[in-house]
Amino acid sequence: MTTTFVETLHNGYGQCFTVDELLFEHRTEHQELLIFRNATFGRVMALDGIVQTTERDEFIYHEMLTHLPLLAHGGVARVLIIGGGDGGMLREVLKHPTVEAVTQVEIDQAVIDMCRRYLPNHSAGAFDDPRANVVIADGVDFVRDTSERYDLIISDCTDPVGPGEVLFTSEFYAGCKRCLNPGGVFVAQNGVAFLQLDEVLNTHHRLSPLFADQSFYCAAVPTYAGGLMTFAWASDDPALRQVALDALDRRYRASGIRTRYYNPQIHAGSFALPQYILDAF
Ligand code: AG3
Repeated sequence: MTTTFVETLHNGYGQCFTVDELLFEHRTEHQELLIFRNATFGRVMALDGIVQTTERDEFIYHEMLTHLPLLAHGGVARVLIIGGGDGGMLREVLKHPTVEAVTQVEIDQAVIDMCRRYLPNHSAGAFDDPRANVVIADGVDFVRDTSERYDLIISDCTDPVGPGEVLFTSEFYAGCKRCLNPGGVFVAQNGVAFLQLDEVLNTHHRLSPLFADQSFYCAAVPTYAGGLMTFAWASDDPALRQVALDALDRRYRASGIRTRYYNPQIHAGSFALPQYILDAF
């Protein structure tokens, strides 16, 4: 018998999927991990009842949190990924020839292991790349204590409920700032603006005191239901958010990267924010 998965993220509203094949269901040390196959979206991974990634639309999210900051910066050698246990972010970061080393800090080993098994196209071998180094730890502790420095930090976290909550605190953001090289960039998934506007405002108020330039950029990711997904952006160099289209075009072509969502026009346009967000700041 086919069962139905109903997402429990929003109050009184949720997307649902048929579970056409149950692949894995287990309470890990940290959270409830579910992986199933759906006829429309392919394999779907959920944590604590919230959809994290699907085979069909993951490229939009992962490309926007990697190629956009990497090409805006232009010379990223060292990257820190917080979360991202499915490996999709690592896969995209490692496509860049400038990248020399990536540290990924994931709290839950089981997410990495089960996604390698049941969502192999997400990491696509990235965990075996000699430039990749995985650390199983809490991201907040890592950015507070490490002596390493990075050109780009990507927070690929869950929503601010459960283990992901600490990754939206001032303490975490201050740790990230501490670990960035001069000219470095911090980006983070920041929820669906229309339904989670408080998250956008909280992040804005917590990041702004720490960085000279703070904003958001957007993309619609179908399985993050409710409209535009926001991505937080923070750096000390306002010019990085306004790189000219022809420069982005040159860097994009020089990188040799093939994308399915990202392109320089999308990049430039994605910083345009709906008025209801600007008015809320
Ligand atoms: N992490 C972000 C999931 C956010 C879903 N939230 C939502 N719909 N508001 C995804 C991990 C993919 N690597």
